[in-house]
Amino acid sequence: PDLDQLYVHESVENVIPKEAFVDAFDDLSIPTALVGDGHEFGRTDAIATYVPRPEFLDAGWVHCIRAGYDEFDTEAYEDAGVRLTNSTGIHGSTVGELALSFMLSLARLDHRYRDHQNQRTWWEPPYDRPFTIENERACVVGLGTIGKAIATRCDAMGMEVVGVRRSDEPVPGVSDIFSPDELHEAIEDARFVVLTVPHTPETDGMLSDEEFELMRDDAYVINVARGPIVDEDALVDALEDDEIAGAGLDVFETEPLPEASPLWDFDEVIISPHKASATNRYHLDLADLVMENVHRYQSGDLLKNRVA
Ligand code: NDP
Ligand code: 7N6
Repeated sequence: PDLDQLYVHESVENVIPKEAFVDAFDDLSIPTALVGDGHEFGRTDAIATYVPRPEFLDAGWVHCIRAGYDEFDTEAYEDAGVRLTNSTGIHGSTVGELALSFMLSLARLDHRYRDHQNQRTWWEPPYDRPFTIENERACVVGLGTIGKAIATRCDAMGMEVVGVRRSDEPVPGVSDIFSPDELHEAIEDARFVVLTVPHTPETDGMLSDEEFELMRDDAYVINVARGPIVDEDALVDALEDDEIAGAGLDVFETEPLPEASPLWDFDEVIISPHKASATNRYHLDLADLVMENVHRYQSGDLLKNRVA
């Protein structure tokens, strides 16, 4: 099929410098141009975008620069016969490292030392508070690109790693795989419960009152997936009632996290502003993926990461 033009929708600037992204396509066989809202597209156009727009349904192919494409109506793309691809596959190291750094900090207390450094105080933690992540159990919920990368890293740190996914395909470094309906069994012994599933009707509110109650009281929740996978009010209650020990959170029900959120106030909650995937070369990783798919599109091959 023909592809005459690659458009970069200006919404990409939510996460990457848009001009640098366009420049990354310099060697592409078709021209690349920035586009705003309201443009009329045709079937020989491809669009790389952060947000969905109704007019994209007139294009030939739309690429979502996020791995999570939960804001796109996949049925509408299927009905319109427009290919939709996402950006899974490029976030293993970036999101994997942030998840690991959350775990290391929550165990080794970097976050508490920095809090006290800000006050110029020589704070010493209670003797029984620090621990090593080595020999601790992590339960990784969702074993795709990110979940696998986290599992490998946890395994390398000497942790015991179990996981949850729908298929039972084994994953390197993961000793036991549970199905979604065995979630409770999977998380009840874990020191770290790490969320790396997409946000879908099945994963919405996956961790709520019941789950926090059955989790260990010295357990930590790491959420690098999507905010609504955790019932945030239930999380706040669980933290207040010491049902769990803390959390490392990159994603929230409402983003930016509102100033009034109680989550800001917990010593044992680390908050990052949905930047788990951020690096200085994120736009290049995305461009490599889009360029590979332009070549596939032009050769009539199956597109990588096709989700509709
Ligand atoms: P993948 O599609 O590679 O992995 C998703 C995994 O979740 C698969 O292993 C799938 O396995 C599993 N899964 C799906 N549904 C369920 C379920 N109901 N219960 C248990 N497991 C399930 O995606 P990525 O690893 O690339 O990304 C995962 C999510 O992380 C994205 O959807 C996105 O929302 C979020 N994300 C966040 C970022 C950030 O900046 N914080 C950056 C990138 C992604 P199986 O099919 O076997 O069930
Ligand atoms: C860009 C975040 C995803 O789903 O949410 C992330 O890929 C994108 C910094």
